[in-house]
Amino acid sequence: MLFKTVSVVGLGYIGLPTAAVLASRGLQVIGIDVSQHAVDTINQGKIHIVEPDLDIVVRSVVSTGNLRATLIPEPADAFMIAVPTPFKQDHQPDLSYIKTAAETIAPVLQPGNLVILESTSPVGATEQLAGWLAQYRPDLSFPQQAGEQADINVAHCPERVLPGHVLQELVSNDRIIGGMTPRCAERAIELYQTFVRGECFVTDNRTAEMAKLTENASRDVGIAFANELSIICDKLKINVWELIKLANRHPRVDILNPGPGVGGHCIAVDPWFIVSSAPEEARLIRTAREVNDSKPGYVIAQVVKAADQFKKPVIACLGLAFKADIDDLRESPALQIVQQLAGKNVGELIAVEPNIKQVPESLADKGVVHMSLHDALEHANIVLVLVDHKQFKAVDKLLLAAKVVIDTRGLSSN
Ligand code: SAJ
Repeated sequence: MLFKTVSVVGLGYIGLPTAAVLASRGLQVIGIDVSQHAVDTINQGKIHIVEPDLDIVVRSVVSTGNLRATLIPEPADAFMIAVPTPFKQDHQPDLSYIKTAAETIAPVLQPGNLVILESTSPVGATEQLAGWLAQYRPDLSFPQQAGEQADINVAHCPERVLPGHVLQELVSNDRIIGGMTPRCAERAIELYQTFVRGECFVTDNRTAEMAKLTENASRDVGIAFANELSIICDKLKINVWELIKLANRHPRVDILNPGPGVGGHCIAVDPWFIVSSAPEEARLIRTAREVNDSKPGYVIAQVVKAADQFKKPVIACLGLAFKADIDDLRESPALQIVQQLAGKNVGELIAVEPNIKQVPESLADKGVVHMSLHDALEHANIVLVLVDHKQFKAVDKLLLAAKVVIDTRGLSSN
Protein backbone atom coordinates (compact mmCIF):
# COMPACT_ATOMS: atom_id res chain seq x y z
CA MET A 1 0.00 0.00 0.00
CA LEU A 2 1.34 3.41 -0.85
CA PHE A 3 1.19 6.10 1.78
CA LYS A 4 -1.26 8.94 1.31
CA THR A 5 -1.52 10.40 4.79
CA VAL A 6 1.30 10.68 7.30
CA SER A 7 1.02 11.96 10.85
CA VAL A 8 4.15 13.50 12.36
CA VAL A 9 4.12 13.57 16.16
CA GLY A 10 6.27 16.39 17.59
CA LEU A 11 6.70 19.49 15.43
CA GLY A 12 10.11 20.62 16.64
CA TYR A 13 13.54 20.88 15.04
CA ILE A 14 13.19 17.47 13.34
CA GLY A 15 9.43 16.86 13.12
CA LEU A 16 8.45 20.14 11.49
CA PRO A 17 11.03 20.01 8.65
CA THR A 18 10.20 16.33 8.07
CA ALA A 19 6.47 17.09 7.98
CA ALA A 20 7.04 19.99 5.58
CA VAL A 21 9.24 17.98 3.22
CA LEU A 22 6.77 15.06 3.15
CA ALA A 23 3.97 17.53 2.41
CA SER A 24 6.02 19.10 -0.38
CA ARG A 25 6.13 15.64 -2.02
CA GLY A 26 2.32 15.63 -2.26
CA LEU A 27 1.49 13.59 0.84
CA GLN A 28 -1.27 14.74 3.18
CA VAL A 29 0.55 15.49 6.42
CA ILE A 30 -1.08 15.93 9.81
CA GLY A 31 1.32 17.39 12.35
CA ILE A 32 0.57 16.77 16.02
CA ASP A 33 2.04 18.81 18.84
CA VAL A 34 1.23 19.45 22.48
CA SER A 35 1.87 23.18 22.13
CA GLN A 36 -1.09 25.32 21.10
CA HIS A 37 1.36 28.05 20.11
CA ALA A 38 3.26 25.71 17.74
CA VAL A 39 0.01 24.43 16.20
CA ASP A 40 -1.40 27.95 15.69
CA THR A 41 1.85 29.30 14.28
CA ILE A 42 2.19 26.46 11.76
CA ASN A 43 -1.44 26.71 10.68
CA GLN A 44 -0.78 30.37 9.87
CA GLY A 45 2.00 29.17 7.55
CA LYS A 46 4.70 30.38 9.95
CA ILE A 47 7.36 28.64 12.03
CA HIS A 48 8.18 28.71 15.75
CA ILE A 49 11.80 27.55 15.41
CA VAL A 50 14.82 28.89 13.55
CA GLU A 51 16.05 26.89 10.55
CA PRO A 52 17.13 28.40 7.22
CA ASP A 53 14.46 28.27 4.47
CA LEU A 54 12.02 26.25 6.59
CA ASP A 55 9.61 29.19 6.69
CA ILE A 56 9.34 29.17 2.89
CA VAL A 57 8.55 25.44 2.68
CA VAL A 58 6.05 25.56 5.57
CA ARG A 59 4.26 28.60 4.10
CA SER A 60 3.92 26.82 0.78
CA VAL A 61 2.67 23.43 2.09
CA VAL A 62 0.24 25.01 4.53
CA SER A 63 -1.20 27.18 1.76
CA THR A 64 -1.74 24.13 -0.51
CA GLY A 65 -3.43 22.34 2.41
CA ASN A 66 -0.88 19.48 2.42
CA LEU A 67 0.30 20.30 5.95
CA ARG A 68 -2.05 20.88 8.84
CA ALA A 69 -1.18 21.01 12.53
CA THR A 70 -3.44 19.86 15.36
CA LEU A 71 -3.42 19.01 19.05
CA ILE A 72 -5.74 16.07 18.50
CA PRO A 73 -4.58 12.86 16.76
CA GLU A 74 -6.28 11.68 13.59
CA PRO A 75 -6.07 8.40 11.67
CA ALA A 76 -3.28 8.19 9.06
CA ASP A 77 -1.41 5.54 7.03
CA ALA A 78 1.88 6.16 8.86
CA PHE A 79 2.96 7.83 12.09
CA MET A 80 6.40 9.32 12.60
CA ILE A 81 7.43 10.14 16.15
CA ALA A 82 9.98 12.94 16.52
CA VAL A 83 9.82 13.95 20.17
CA PRO A 84 12.65 14.86 22.57
CA THR A 85 14.59 12.14 24.40
CA PRO A 86 16.50 14.02 27.10
CA PHE A 87 18.26 12.44 30.05
CA LYS A 88 17.30 12.67 33.70
CA GLN A 89 19.44 14.02 36.57
CA ASP A 90 21.46 10.80 36.79
CA HIS A 91 22.13 10.64 33.00
CA GLN A 92 19.49 7.92 32.56
CA PRO A 93 17.36 8.31 29.39
CA ASP A 94 13.95 9.90 29.82
CA LEU A 95 11.50 8.15 27.46
CA SER A 96 8.41 9.89 28.85
CA TYR A 97 7.84 11.90 25.63
CA ILE A 98 7.86 8.68 23.59
CA LYS A 99 5.37 7.14 26.03
CA THR A 100 3.10 10.18 25.72
CA ALA A 101 3.37 9.98 21.91
CA ALA A 102 2.33 6.30 22.10
CA GLU A 103 -0.67 7.25 24.27
CA THR A 104 -1.58 9.97 21.78
CA ILE A 105 -1.58 7.87 18.62
CA ALA A 106 -2.79 4.54 20.07
CA PRO A 107 -6.53 5.40 19.90
CA VAL A 108 -6.38 6.21 16.18
CA LEU A 109 -4.16 3.30 15.04
CA GLN A 110 -5.67 1.02 12.38
CA PRO A 111 -4.52 -2.33 10.96
CA GLY A 112 -1.98 -1.72 8.18
CA ASN A 113 -0.43 1.33 9.87
CA LEU A 114 3.30 1.92 10.04
CA VAL A 115 4.79 3.55 13.17
CA ILE A 116 8.30 5.00 12.93
CA LEU A 117 10.38 6.23 15.83
CA GLU A 118 12.74 8.98 14.62
CA SER A 119 13.84 10.31 18.01
CA THR A 120 17.41 9.45 19.04
CA SER A 121 16.86 6.63 21.51
CA PRO A 122 18.67 4.19 23.78
CA VAL A 123 18.87 0.60 22.59
CA GLY A 124 15.53 -1.10 23.26
CA ALA A 125 13.37 2.04 22.99
CA THR A 126 11.61 0.93 19.78
CA GLU A 127 10.61 -2.36 21.44
CA GLN A 128 9.46 -0.34 24.45
CA LEU A 129 7.35 1.88 22.16
CA ALA A 130 5.80 -1.19 20.52
CA GLY A 131 5.14 -2.58 24.01
CA TRP A 132 3.30 0.56 25.09
CA LEU A 133 1.25 0.59 21.88
CA ALA A 134 0.30 -3.08 22.44
CA GLN A 135 -0.72 -2.25 26.01
CA TYR A 136 -2.97 0.63 24.88
CA ARG A 137 -4.43 -1.34 21.94
CA PRO A 138 -4.87 -4.99 22.96
CA ASP A 139 -7.22 -5.44 19.99
CA LEU A 140 -4.32 -4.96 17.52
CA SER A 141 -1.24 -7.14 17.00
CA PHE A 142 2.33 -5.82 16.95
CA PRO A 143 5.63 -7.23 15.60
CA GLN A 144 6.86 -8.44 19.03
CA GLN A 145 3.76 -10.66 19.19
CA ALA A 146 2.88 -11.51 15.61
CA GLY A 147 6.09 -10.95 13.62
CA GLU A 148 5.40 -10.45 9.92
CA GLN A 149 1.66 -11.04 10.48
CA ALA A 150 1.32 -8.04 12.80
CA ASP A 151 -1.47 -5.52 12.19
CA ILE A 152 0.99 -2.67 12.86
CA ASN A 153 4.53 -2.34 11.51
CA VAL A 154 7.12 -0.63 13.69
CA ALA A 155 10.59 0.69 12.75
CA HIS A 156 13.32 2.97 14.06
CA CYS A 157 14.77 5.41 11.52
CA PRO A 158 16.97 7.83 13.47
CA GLU A 159 17.19 11.40 12.33
CA ARG A 160 20.76 12.53 11.57
CA VAL A 161 20.42 16.04 10.15
CA LEU A 162 22.69 18.90 11.17
CA PRO A 163 20.91 21.93 12.66
CA GLY A 164 21.36 24.81 10.22
CA HIS A 165 21.37 22.43 7.21
CA VAL A 166 18.26 20.43 7.99
CA LEU A 167 16.30 20.85 4.75
CA GLN A 168 19.24 19.88 2.58
CA GLU A 169 20.41 16.98 4.80
CA LEU A 170 16.88 15.56 5.21
CA VAL A 171 16.90 14.85 1.51
CA SER A 172 20.55 14.11 0.80
CA ASN A 173 21.69 12.09 3.85
CA ASP A 174 21.71 8.30 3.79
CA ARG A 175 19.22 6.75 6.22
CA ILE A 176 19.38 3.77 8.53
CA ILE A 177 16.11 1.87 8.55
CA GLY A 178 15.78 -0.45 11.54
CA GLY A 179 12.69 -2.63 11.17
CA MET A 180 11.29 -4.80 13.97
CA THR A 181 10.80 -7.30 11.09
CA PRO A 182 12.03 -7.21 7.46
CA ARG A 183 8.50 -6.22 6.33
CA CYS A 184 8.51 -3.28 8.79
CA ALA A 185 11.79 -2.07 7.25
CA GLU A 186 10.50 -2.54 3.71
CA ARG A 187 7.46 -0.38 4.43
CA ALA A 188 9.55 2.28 6.14
CA ILE A 189 11.81 2.42 3.06
CA GLU A 190 8.75 2.99 0.87
CA LEU A 191 7.90 6.02 2.98
CA TYR A 192 11.42 7.46 3.12
CA GLN A 193 11.90 7.01 -0.60
CA THR A 194 9.20 9.61 -1.17
CA PHE A 195 11.68 12.29 -0.11
CA VAL A 196 15.17 10.86 0.60
CA ARG A 197 17.70 10.98 -2.23
CA GLY A 198 20.44 9.33 -0.11
CA GLU A 199 20.63 5.56 0.24
CA CYS A 200 18.44 3.70 2.75
CA PHE A 201 20.26 0.92 4.63
CA VAL A 202 18.20 -1.80 6.26
CA THR A 203 18.99 -3.29 9.66
CA ASP A 204 17.12 -4.26 12.82
CA ASN A 205 15.76 -1.71 15.28
CA ARG A 206 18.42 -2.25 17.96
CA THR A 207 21.31 -1.79 15.53
CA ALA A 208 19.66 1.34 14.14
CA GLU A 209 19.32 2.76 17.67
CA MET A 210 22.96 2.01 18.44
CA ALA A 211 24.13 3.36 15.06
CA LYS A 212 22.73 6.80 15.80
CA LEU A 213 24.21 6.85 19.30
CA THR A 214 27.53 5.67 17.86
CA GLU A 215 27.67 8.52 15.34
CA ASN A 216 27.30 11.15 18.02
CA ALA A 217 29.51 9.34 20.55
CA SER A 218 32.23 9.04 17.91
CA ARG A 219 32.11 12.78 17.37
CA ASP A 220 32.10 13.44 21.11
CA VAL A 221 35.18 11.26 21.61
CA GLY A 222 36.91 13.05 18.72
CA ILE A 223 36.15 16.48 20.18
CA ALA A 224 37.26 15.31 23.64
CA PHE A 225 40.60 14.28 22.16
CA ALA A 226 40.97 17.78 20.65
CA ASN A 227 39.88 19.44 23.91
CA GLU A 228 42.35 17.40 25.93
CA LEU A 229 45.10 18.26 23.43
CA SER A 230 44.31 21.96 23.82
CA ILE A 231 44.82 21.77 27.59
CA ILE A 232 48.05 19.76 27.21
CA CYS A 233 49.29 22.30 24.64
CA ASP A 234 48.52 25.23 26.98
CA LYS A 235 50.69 23.55 29.60
CA LEU A 236 53.51 22.87 27.12
CA LYS A 237 53.20 26.35 25.50
CA ILE A 238 52.37 24.97 22.05
CA ASN A 239 49.76 26.45 19.72
CA VAL A 240 47.20 23.64 19.50
CA TRP A 241 45.71 24.96 16.25
CA GLU A 242 49.02 24.89 14.46
CA LEU A 243 49.73 21.48 15.96
CA ILE A 244 46.43 20.02 14.72
CA LYS A 245 46.88 21.55 11.28
CA LEU A 246 50.29 19.90 11.03
CA ALA A 247 49.18 16.52 12.38
CA ASN A 248 46.21 16.52 10.00
CA ARG A 249 48.63 16.62 7.07
CA HIS A 250 49.14 12.91 7.75
CA PRO A 251 46.91 10.97 5.34
CA ARG A 252 45.26 8.93 8.10
CA VAL A 253 44.90 11.59 10.81
CA ASP A 254 41.83 13.81 11.08
CA ILE A 255 41.68 15.60 14.43
CA LEU A 256 38.59 17.70 15.19
CA ASN A 257 38.63 21.20 16.69
CA PRO A 258 38.94 22.07 20.35
CA GLY A 259 36.36 24.50 21.70
CA PRO A 260 34.86 25.84 24.92
CA GLY A 261 32.95 22.56 25.43
CA VAL A 262 30.31 20.58 23.56
CA GLY A 263 26.84 22.01 23.27
CA GLY A 264 23.54 21.28 21.58
CA HIS A 265 21.02 18.64 22.53
CA CYS A 266 22.54 15.70 20.69
CA ILE A 267 26.26 15.14 21.04
CA ALA A 268 26.32 16.11 24.71
CA VAL A 269 23.36 13.82 25.45
CA ASP A 270 23.41 10.71 23.26
CA PRO A 271 26.69 9.16 24.49
CA TRP A 272 25.10 8.93 27.96
CA PHE A 273 22.53 6.52 26.48
CA ILE A 274 25.37 4.16 25.65
CA VAL A 275 26.93 4.64 29.08
CA SER A 276 23.61 3.93 30.82
CA SER A 277 23.19 0.68 28.82
CA ALA A 278 26.74 -0.56 29.49
CA PRO A 279 28.15 1.42 32.44
CA GLU A 280 31.08 -0.92 33.08
CA GLU A 281 32.12 -1.25 29.45
CA ALA A 282 31.66 2.30 28.12
CA ARG A 283 34.79 3.69 29.76
CA LEU A 284 36.16 5.79 26.89
CA ILE A 285 32.73 7.16 25.98
CA ARG A 286 32.06 8.22 29.58
CA THR A 287 35.49 9.82 29.92
CA ALA A 288 35.00 11.75 26.69
CA ARG A 289 31.76 13.18 28.09
CA GLU A 290 33.55 14.15 31.28
CA VAL A 291 36.45 15.77 29.40
CA ASN A 292 34.06 17.82 27.24
CA ASP A 293 31.84 18.74 30.18
CA SER A 294 34.86 19.99 32.12
CA LYS A 295 36.10 22.30 29.37
CA PRO A 296 33.88 25.29 30.31
CA GLY A 297 35.38 25.20 33.83
CA TYR A 298 38.88 25.31 32.34
CA VAL A 299 37.97 28.34 30.21
CA ILE A 300 36.45 30.12 33.21
CA ALA A 301 39.66 29.59 35.19
CA GLN A 302 41.66 31.11 32.29
CA VAL A 303 39.45 34.21 32.31
CA VAL A 304 39.66 34.63 36.09
CA LYS A 305 43.45 34.45 35.85
CA ALA A 306 43.57 37.01 33.02
CA ALA A 307 41.19 39.36 34.87
CA ASP A 308 43.54 39.37 37.87
CA GLN A 309 46.03 41.38 35.79
CA PHE A 310 43.66 44.35 35.46
CA LYS A 311 42.37 46.88 37.96
CA LYS A 312 39.12 47.20 35.99
CA PRO A 313 38.77 44.15 33.79
CA VAL A 314 36.31 44.57 30.91
CA ILE A 315 35.67 41.25 29.22
CA ALA A 316 34.10 41.03 25.76
CA CYS A 317 32.57 37.56 25.37
CA LEU A 318 32.24 36.85 21.66
CA GLY A 319 29.35 34.48 21.04
CA LEU A 320 26.66 32.81 23.14
CA ALA A 321 25.27 30.20 20.71
CA PHE A 322 26.31 26.55 20.92
CA LYS A 323 28.08 26.72 17.57
CA ALA A 324 28.86 29.04 14.68
CA ASP A 325 26.28 31.02 12.72
CA ILE A 326 23.15 29.88 14.51
CA ASP A 327 21.02 31.54 17.20
CA ASP A 328 20.49 28.40 19.27
CA LEU A 329 21.53 28.96 22.88
CA ARG A 330 20.28 25.62 24.23
CA GLU A 331 22.93 23.64 26.11
CA SER A 332 25.49 26.18 24.95
CA PRO A 333 28.89 26.03 26.67
CA ALA A 334 29.41 29.69 25.69
CA LEU A 335 26.27 30.74 27.53
CA GLN A 336 27.21 28.55 30.49
CA ILE A 337 30.65 30.19 30.67
CA VAL A 338 29.29 33.76 30.56
CA GLN A 339 26.60 32.89 33.13
CA GLN A 340 29.17 31.46 35.53
CA LEU A 341 31.57 34.36 35.01
CA ALA A 342 28.71 36.75 35.80
CA GLY A 343 28.22 34.97 39.10
CA LYS A 344 31.89 35.37 39.98
CA ASN A 345 32.27 39.12 39.88
CA VAL A 346 35.38 38.98 37.66
CA GLY A 347 34.80 42.36 36.06
CA GLU A 348 32.50 44.06 33.58
CA LEU A 349 31.05 41.54 31.16
CA ILE A 350 29.96 42.37 27.62
CA ALA A 351 28.21 39.76 25.47
CA VAL A 352 28.36 39.98 21.68
CA GLU A 353 25.91 37.68 19.92
CA PRO A 354 24.98 38.96 16.45
CA ASN A 355 22.32 36.25 15.98
CA ILE A 356 20.01 37.32 18.81
CA LYS A 357 18.24 40.59 19.62
CA GLN A 358 18.79 40.60 23.37
CA VAL A 359 20.74 38.55 25.87
CA PRO A 360 18.76 36.07 27.98
CA GLU A 361 17.41 37.36 31.30
CA SER A 362 19.79 35.08 33.18
CA LEU A 363 22.61 37.31 31.89
CA ALA A 364 20.87 40.69 31.81
CA ASP A 365 19.80 40.25 35.45
CA LYS A 366 23.43 39.81 36.41
CA GLY A 367 24.50 42.98 34.63
CA VAL A 368 25.89 41.46 31.41
CA VAL A 369 25.40 44.01 28.65
CA HIS A 370 24.76 43.22 24.98
CA MET A 371 26.87 45.26 22.55
CA SER A 372 27.85 45.34 18.92
CA LEU A 373 31.16 43.70 18.09
CA HIS A 374 32.68 47.07 17.26
CA ASP A 375 31.70 48.70 20.56
CA ALA A 376 32.68 45.66 22.61
CA LEU A 377 36.16 45.54 21.11
CA GLU A 378 36.60 49.23 21.77
CA HIS A 379 35.70 48.89 25.47
CA ALA A 380 37.28 45.57 26.41
CA ASN A 381 40.75 44.80 27.69
CA ILE A 382 40.09 41.04 27.62
CA VAL A 383 38.52 39.35 24.58
CA LEU A 384 37.07 35.89 25.12
CA VAL A 385 36.23 34.14 21.84
CA LEU A 386 33.56 31.52 22.50
CA VAL A 387 31.96 30.96 19.09
CA ASP A 388 33.46 31.12 15.60
CA HIS A 389 30.64 33.18 14.05
CA LYS A 390 31.50 34.58 10.62
CA GLN A 391 31.44 38.16 11.97
CA PHE A 392 34.17 37.26 14.46
CA LYS A 393 36.29 35.50 11.85
CA ALA A 394 36.33 38.76 9.89
CA VAL A 395 37.73 40.87 12.77
CA ASP A 396 40.88 42.79 11.90
CA LYS A 397 43.62 41.19 14.04
CA LEU A 398 45.12 44.65 14.64
CA LEU A 399 42.07 45.51 16.76
CA LEU A 400 43.05 42.71 19.14
CA ALA A 401 46.76 43.51 19.29
CA ALA A 402 46.62 45.42 22.59
CA LYS A 403 44.18 43.06 24.32
CA VAL A 404 44.48 39.83 26.24
CA VAL A 405 42.79 37.33 23.93
CA ILE A 406 41.46 33.99 25.18
CA ASP A 407 40.54 32.24 21.99
CA THR A 408 38.69 28.95 22.52
CA ARG A 409 37.98 28.52 18.80
CA GLY A 410 41.36 29.25 17.27
CA LEU A 411 40.20 32.30 15.30
CA SER A 412 43.48 34.10 15.74
CA SER A 413 45.40 31.09 14.40
CA ASN A 414 43.40 30.57 11.19
N1 SAJ B 1 32.29 21.01 18.22
C1 SAJ B 1 33.60 21.22 18.64
N2 SAJ B 1 34.61 20.82 17.81
C2 SAJ B 1 34.37 20.23 16.59
C3 SAJ B 1 33.03 20.04 16.18
C4 SAJ B 1 32.01 20.44 17.02
O1 SAJ B 1 33.87 21.73 19.73
O2 SAJ B 1 35.33 19.91 15.89
C5 SAJ B 1 31.19 21.43 19.11
C6 SAJ B 1 30.28 22.50 18.51
O3 SAJ B 1 30.80 23.77 18.71
C7 SAJ B 1 28.99 22.25 19.26
C8 SAJ B 1 28.98 20.72 19.45
O4 SAJ B 1 30.32 20.31 19.29
O5 SAJ B 1 29.02 22.87 20.52
C9 SAJ B 1 28.08 19.95 18.51
O6 SAJ B 1 28.10 20.54 17.22
P1 SAJ B 1 28.07 19.69 15.85
O7 SAJ B 1 28.00 20.67 14.76
O8 SAJ B 1 29.22 18.75 15.83
O9 SAJ B 1 26.78 18.78 15.94
P2 SAJ B 1 25.21 19.06 16.27
O10 SAJ B 1 25.00 18.75 17.73
O11 SAJ B 1 24.72 20.35 15.77
O12 SAJ B 1 24.52 17.88 15.38
C10 SAJ B 1 24.89 16.53 15.58
C11 SAJ B 1 25.25 15.91 14.22
N3 SAJ B 1 25.90 14.62 14.41
C12 SAJ B 1 27.11 14.33 13.84
O13 SAJ B 1 27.71 15.13 13.16
C13 SAJ B 1 27.65 12.95 14.08
C14 SAJ B 1 23.98 15.75 13.39
O14 SAJ B 1 24.25 15.05 12.17
C15 SAJ B 1 22.92 14.96 14.19
O15 SAJ B 1 21.71 14.79 13.45
C16 SAJ B 1 22.61 15.76 15.43
O16 SAJ B 1 23.83 15.84 16.21
C17 SAJ B 1 21.51 15.04 16.18
O17 SAJ B 1 20.34 15.48 16.09
O18 SAJ B 1 21.78 13.99 16.80
